[in-house]
Amino acid sequence: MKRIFTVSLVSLTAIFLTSCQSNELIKSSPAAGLNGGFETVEEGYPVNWAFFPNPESSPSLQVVSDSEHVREGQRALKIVIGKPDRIPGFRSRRIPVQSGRKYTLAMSVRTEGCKLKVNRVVLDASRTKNLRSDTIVDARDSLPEWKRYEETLAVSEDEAYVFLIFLIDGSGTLWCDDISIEEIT
Ligand SMILES: [Ca+2]
Repeated sequence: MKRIFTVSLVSLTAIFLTSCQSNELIKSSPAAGLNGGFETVEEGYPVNWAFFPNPESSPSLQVVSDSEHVREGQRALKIVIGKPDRIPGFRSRRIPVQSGRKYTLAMSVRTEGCKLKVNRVVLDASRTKNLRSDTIVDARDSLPEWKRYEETLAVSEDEAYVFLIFLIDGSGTLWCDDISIEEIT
C-alpha cells in the first residue's frame, strides 16, 4: 500500500512538472549555481530559479528581488500573490548529490497571508526519473519573522540529483533567502 502511495506521489510530481514547464520563466546563469541567496539577478529575476506560471503573463504572480527584508547578503526573493487561477510557485535547478553521503538542506522563509509547501525531490542520474518526493516545509500560518527550516538528507543508491519545489497556496506575500544544500562531512 505504501509502495502504491509513493509511486502515485512521484507520478503526480512528474505530471505537475511536465504541466508547468511550458508556462514558467527562468533566467539561467550556470556560474551562479543554486543561487540560494538570490543575490544574482537578471532583468529583475533571481537566476537559476524557475517561476510558474510565467510571471510576465500572469498578473496574479509578482516576482521581486527584495533588498528590504533580507535574511542573508543584500537581496532576498519576494513573491506577491494576487488571486491565482492555478498554484503558483518556483523551483530550483537540479543539484548533484552523491549516493552514500549525507546533506543538510536549509532555507529561511517568511510569509504574510499565504501558505507554503516545499517539496524536496530526488532524481536518478538521467535527471528525468523522480525517485522520491517529500514535503519538508508545510507552513500553514503566517510567519511574520524569518523561520529557518532544515532537513538532513541521506542519499541512497541510484540517487543523483536533488531539487526543491515551492508551492504557494492563497493570496499573500512570501520571502525566501539563504537556501543551501551542503554535504555533511
Ligand atoms: Ca540573500
